[in-house]
Amino acid sequence: ALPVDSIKALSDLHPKPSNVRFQYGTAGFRTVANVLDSVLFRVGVLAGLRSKKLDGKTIGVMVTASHNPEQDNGVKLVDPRGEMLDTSWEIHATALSNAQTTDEFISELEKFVQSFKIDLSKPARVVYARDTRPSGEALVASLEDGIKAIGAEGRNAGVTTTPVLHYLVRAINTKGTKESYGEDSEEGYFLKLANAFKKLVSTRETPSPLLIDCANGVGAPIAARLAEYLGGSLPLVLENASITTPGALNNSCGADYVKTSQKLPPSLAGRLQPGQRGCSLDGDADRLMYFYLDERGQFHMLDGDKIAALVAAFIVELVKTSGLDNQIKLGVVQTAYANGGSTKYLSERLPVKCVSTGVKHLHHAAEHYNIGIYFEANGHGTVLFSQATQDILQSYEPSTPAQSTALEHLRNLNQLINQTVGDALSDMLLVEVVLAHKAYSGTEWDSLYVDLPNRLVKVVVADRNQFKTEDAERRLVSPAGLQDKITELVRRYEGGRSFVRPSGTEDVVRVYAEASIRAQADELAFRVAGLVYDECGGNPATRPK
Ligand code: G16
Repeated sequence: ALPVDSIKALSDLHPKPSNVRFQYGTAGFRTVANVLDSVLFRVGVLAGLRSKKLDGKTIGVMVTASHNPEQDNGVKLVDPRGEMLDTSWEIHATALSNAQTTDEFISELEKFVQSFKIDLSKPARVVYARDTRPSGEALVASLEDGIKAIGAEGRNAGVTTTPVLHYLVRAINTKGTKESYGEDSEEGYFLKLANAFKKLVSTRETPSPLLIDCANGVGAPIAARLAEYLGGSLPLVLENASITTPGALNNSCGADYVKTSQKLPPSLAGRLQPGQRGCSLDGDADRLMYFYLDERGQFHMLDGDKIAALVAAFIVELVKTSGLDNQIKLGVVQTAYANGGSTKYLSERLPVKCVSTGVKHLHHAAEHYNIGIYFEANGHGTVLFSQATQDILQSYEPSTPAQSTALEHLRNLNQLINQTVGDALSDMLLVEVVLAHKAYSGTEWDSLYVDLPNRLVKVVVADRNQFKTEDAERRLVSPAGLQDKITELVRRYEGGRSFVRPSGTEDVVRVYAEASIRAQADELAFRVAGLVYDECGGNPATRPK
């Protein structure tokens, strides 16, 4: 039976605020940190139940609000193979988080245990970590109460990145099996990445220093440790590494700032030299944006789409050179935010699929290929090698030296690239490998294809849940009639494309637009935002200008 007494006693210490409704969204629960105490407690209980349901396999819990402002926080669950929580559990997570009283919470739990036939006598194990947010420590304590209440065994992985936590979950659950993913420690993670990287660049010249904008977040200490393992193989310069300065996290820096404002973070002015490669992480180091300044000092952004193009072309070439192109089929997964220029470039080389925003959607779609490459334009992504592909790479016998080299590179890429989730640091090493092999500068990489000018804006509305989409979020079905107005407007812009969707991580509606000319893309975005606002307006002070 449920340990009702222990749950009751501890749950009473973490009451749910009465005026808040929680939702397990794109990346778990995410909102202002000071209302999240009860959510963290209940997630602890839920993680324990998930582990019991999966026969004692270790479940991961990451406390982070990633790209959101510092005052926000959040929590996401990680399944045993290191992927996001099975989507069928999301609505139950939402229901449990919204039970108003302890008694209601317990009765929801009882219903849940019964309908999922959870054997409560099974063991339960949970590994958890947090980012550097000041609210994190107290929230972790609430989570620990939840883990204790359900009688699960907890392992605290401390302050680390989201991708390290995903790595740990997979490493713990595969330990001692033939699918062993690596040592289940942060050190195991660094060793795995650094060893693979060094092998991949062993015949190349040492690259010039790469500047990393750490968003003043957890990427800073983790990148610093990675640098030690990389030794001289990749010189790194860490910027925006102030993890204890109040208000600094993601503030005018980091991957989301770069992608949305399409500008160099002001703090990097004078730090990034023309021609030098720079990149930005986000608050939990699962997103990556590259950039450089040309000789005129002009900023150029290399986003997730550019990363996908660079990496896909490289892997396609390796598979072909290795002689495995009949056995290994590649594919790319993008979202509606993918720049039209990138979709065209990629479609000419391999199959491309469009899915809804959110790593979980991209990840699952990518699993359908032998090698599935997925990147969101915002810099979140990775490359998945199916088990069958890994087996082929292990057993294949190359017949020429060129085939043998390409095969070795593919094997090492499989070690270098995080197989569980998008990982800014692993992706950064991947990009550096390709640039080294191709002898590309930022300019050459950038010229693979030309981005269509685009603009992303946010609109604050009274209720973002009114917004419903279809066709991988490319069309609105609700509010009724709004899509027709958008379609009519888009028609007037050359190369115009625009869509509207509710954010799953912030309380806003997002509007994306692209067009052949910069001014037109901007205008289209703001006019569509105007339509959204007129239909469902929020606070007039936030009306898009
Ligand atoms: C999360 C998700 C991403 C998604 C992003 C924005 O990223 O993991 O897949 O693209 O939110 O989502 P939305 O537009 O729904 O707010 P992160 O880095 O914030 O965890």
